[in-house]
Formats: sequence, structure tokens, C-alpha cells
Amino acid sequence: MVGPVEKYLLEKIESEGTIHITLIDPEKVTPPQASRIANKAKSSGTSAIMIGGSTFVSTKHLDDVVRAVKHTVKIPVILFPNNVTGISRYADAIWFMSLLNSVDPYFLIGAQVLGAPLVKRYDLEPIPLGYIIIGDGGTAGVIGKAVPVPYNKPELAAAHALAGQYLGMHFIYLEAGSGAKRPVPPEMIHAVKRYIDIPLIVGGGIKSRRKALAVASAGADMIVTGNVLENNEVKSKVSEIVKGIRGCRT
Ligand code: 1GP
Repeated sequence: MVGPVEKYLLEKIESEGTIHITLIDPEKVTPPQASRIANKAKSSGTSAIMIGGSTFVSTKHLDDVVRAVKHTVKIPVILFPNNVTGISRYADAIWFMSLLNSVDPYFLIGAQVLGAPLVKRYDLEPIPLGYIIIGDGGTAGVIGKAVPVPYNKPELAAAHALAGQYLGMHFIYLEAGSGAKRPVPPEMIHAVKRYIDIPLIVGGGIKSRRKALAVASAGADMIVTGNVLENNEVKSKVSEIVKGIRGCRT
């Protein structure tokens, strides 16, 4: 079953090639700041807004941030939850994700069991996602109790991704961790793309046009950036990264 947000993402990728998604960490912004980031990112070429972070945020604050963003932009708002507390009734969709290289069953299936009834009650569109932590893994790796895939083991990342596809995930996300010094390497993206037939999302440490071009050229279908947009240069930064992405289409 493919819902309207997933359909929108697939059509965008089909018509434009690699697309850009803006990640807003609700912990780091007020609702008006979130609206401003979303608005500027949208006008600079981002295709959707993801909302979520690796640590704790109150559900009330999350709801306020999601509502503010929904009020400001028409592009889809997709939750990127680190736990059951990352669910808000005001979003359009939720990455219904399993951390494929976690050693803790809670992050593989436990949180999902607790969250599924809420997703249904709130009528959120669940988009099945296999999430894989790479390299240092950052906060997401620590919180999710991951055994990160080393940067120099592309074949291991590919095996995780293929397992995710065979389990029925619709998207795979390679995560180097927010603010990572080194993004997911192009060789790893190539290796994963050779194995899977579903779209590939790449995020973590993609801070410049050059890095965005490298990730897009290697085959990423969606590029997520968050950290770099948390200052006052949202518009120029998103434009720079979107130009990098488009550079691989020319
Ligand atoms: C983090 O992949 C995302 O979950 C985005 O990373 O904050 O480094 O852009 P950055």
C-alpha cells in the first residue's frame, strides 16, 4: 500500500532525480523558528520537511512545532521519530522505521509495537523505512544502541539494506549521524544502490555543495540535511545544497 506522501516522494524522485529534504530537530527550535526554516527551505527547493531528533522533546512542543510548520508550508511534513514520543497527530506521514543494526530489540520492533496503534488513531501515513547507522553514528547510534557499519565496509551496508528490502521496507536510510564530520562515503552509496531496488536516503554531515554533489552522484535518491540549517543562513545553505544535487543531473 502506497499513501499520498510516499507517492509524492516517488514521483518527485522519478521526475527530478535526487531530491532534498530538510530535517528540523524540534528540540533546537521554537515553533516560529521552525516555520521560518521550513518556509525558507521550501522556497530554496526542498521537497519535504522531516521533524525529529535523537533525544527527548515533550510531545506538546513537538505538536506545536509540527503545527507551525504545517501552517506555513504545503509540502509534506514527515515525522522522523526516535521513540514513541516522536509521534504527532498533526503531521502528514511518519517514517515507520526500524534501526536495522541495533542490538536492542526495542529499536528493532519494540517502539514500533507501542507506536503503531497511535499512528492508526492519528491517521498518519506510515512509510516503512530501514534505518542503518554508519561510521561514528553520532547521538542516533548511541541512543539506538547500534553497531555502526564502518565507513570502509560498503558490502556490510549493502547486506543490511538488502535485508531491509526483503523484509518489506519501502525506503533505506544510511545515517552517518547529525553533524558527522564525514558523510556516508560514495563507494558505500554505490554498493548499496547496486543491491537494492527501493529508494535510498542519505544523511549526516552533508554540509556543502561539494558533499551534496558527491552523495547525489553516487546514487542517493534523497539527501537529508538538518544541522547546517540551524543558523540564519537557511536559504543560502539549502540553495547551495540543492545546486550541488542538481549538479549531478547536468
Ligand atoms: C540526521 O541525517 C540527518 O539524522 C541529518 O544530518 O544534521 O548532519 O545534516 P545533519
